[in-house]
Order: sequence, then C-alpha cells, then structure tokens
Amino acid sequence: MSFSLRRLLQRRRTQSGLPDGAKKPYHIAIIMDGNGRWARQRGLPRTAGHRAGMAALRRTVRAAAELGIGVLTVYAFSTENWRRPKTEVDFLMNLPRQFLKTDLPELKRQNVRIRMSGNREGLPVHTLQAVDEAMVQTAGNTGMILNFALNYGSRAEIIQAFRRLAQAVKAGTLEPEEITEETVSRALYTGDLPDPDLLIRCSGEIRLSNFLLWQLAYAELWFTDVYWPDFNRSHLLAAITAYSERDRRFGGVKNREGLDV
Ligand code: V07
Repeated sequence: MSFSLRRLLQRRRTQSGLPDGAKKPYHIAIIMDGNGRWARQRGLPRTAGHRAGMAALRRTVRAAAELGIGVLTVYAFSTENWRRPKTEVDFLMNLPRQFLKTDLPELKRQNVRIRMSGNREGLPVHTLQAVDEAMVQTAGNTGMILNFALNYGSRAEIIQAFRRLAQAVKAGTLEPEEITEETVSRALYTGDLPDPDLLIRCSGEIRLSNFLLWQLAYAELWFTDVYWPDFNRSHLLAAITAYSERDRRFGGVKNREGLDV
C-alpha cells in the first residue's frame, strides 16, 4: 500500500466522527455549567436555561451512547445548589421526573442503564421515586450507564465513606490495613463504577467545584467556554479527540495498566 494511501486511511474519520482506532475514554464526567448565563443573555428566566440544558443532555446522551461510551456521569444538582431561591430548587427537583417521562422510552431503546450518585437524604420523595423507578426499569440494560450526580458533593461523599469504613473497623469487620484505594473507592457514592477518564466542564470556569475529587485523580480535564445549553455532538467529539491525543502517564513512564505509552 502506498504511503499516502495509508496516511489517508489513518486519518479517515469513521461515521462517528472519530478517527479509526482512536483511544476512547470509557467514563466521561460532565459539569453542565452555564444554563443561567445562557438564559440571562437571552433575557429569559433561569428556568428556561435549565430546560435548554435538559435538551443538551438529551443530545449528549444520544451521542455518547452512539460512540460506545461506557459510563456518562453528569452533575445535575450539587449540595451547594440548595442555596438557590426556593422556586428554582423546586423547579430543578421536578426535572428528573420530567426528563424520565419524556426520555425513558428512548433510553430503554438505547440500552442505557440509569444510576444515581449522591446523598438520597434531603431529596424530595417525588424526585427519588422518579429516579428509583428509572433505575429499576433499566436495571437489566447492558449498554451505557447514565449516572446522575444528584445532591452530590465530593467532600460530603468522602466524609460518608470515612464514617462507613470507621464503623466497619469499630465493628471488627474491617482491618485498618484493609483500607486501600479499592475499599475507599467502593465506599464512595460511585461505588463500583470505574474512575472517569475525561472530565468536561462548560461555561469557562476552570475548577472542579467539589465534583468527584477522589475519582478524578488521573482524569484528563477539558474545558470550553460554550454554555451547556449550546453543547452538542461536535463539542463532545472535540473533547474525546483531545483525550485520544494526550498521553496519560499516571506519574510514571507507563500507564496504569503497566504498558508503555
Ligand atoms: C437537571 C438539566 C440538565 C442541565 C443541568 C441542570 C438542570 C436531568 C436530570 C435528571 C436527574 C436524575 C434522573 C433523571 C434526570 C436533572 C436535575 C437538573 C436536578 F434520574 N436534567 N436535570 N436533574 N438539569
């Protein structure tokens, strides 16, 4: 095969829009920021921004499932978000039910499995009912996991894990030496999910905002100025392409699997 033809084939983009053989992140986490600013720019109420944000989430889930992403974790509501006006909090707490009413049939067709990471305490019963119902109805699905970080805060999560592990030590079912990366990971809200490989944050803020502090230890971070309601497939592809072009060395010259990179 001629050199230029080989190069052409190597550069060929598949139908997905990703290069053939590109290293894909298995787990992508997203901070869906900028809904309020998107609305203000248009002279709309913040709730209109959240509604547009839900449409962006719908598109992103579709694209990620099509691309064969294993886990998509989205920051839907943080422990800090309770400080917002009550009317806005009430609106947000209705979104899980609304989203699932319109989208659960499609999610089921896409073989998506729904999970939640966060503190169940403090969430309204109707919100939990909607999420629980979706988790039950998709429990047998084997495709992408759509993990909602809901009433989530990383420090609260870590405190909860410390307490759980300390209780187990006190009860005599866990030796202090058995507290390892593995047991700590499992005690977090994210449980048995693998750590995210890629974090996407929208809206120009360059910080983690108490999101997945333990889990993001080795993740690639990708930031964009785009407001979340404007986020689309092309931005997702740009983030994944940037990820596939970066070397992940986990602090050494080899990656975590011990292979040369
Ligand atoms: C919320 C829409 C997306 C942009 C970010 C903020 C607003 C979907 C859900 C959801 C949560 C759990 C679930 C099913 C759907 C959601 C909140 C806010 C609180 F099982 N979007 N979305 N939850 N927004």
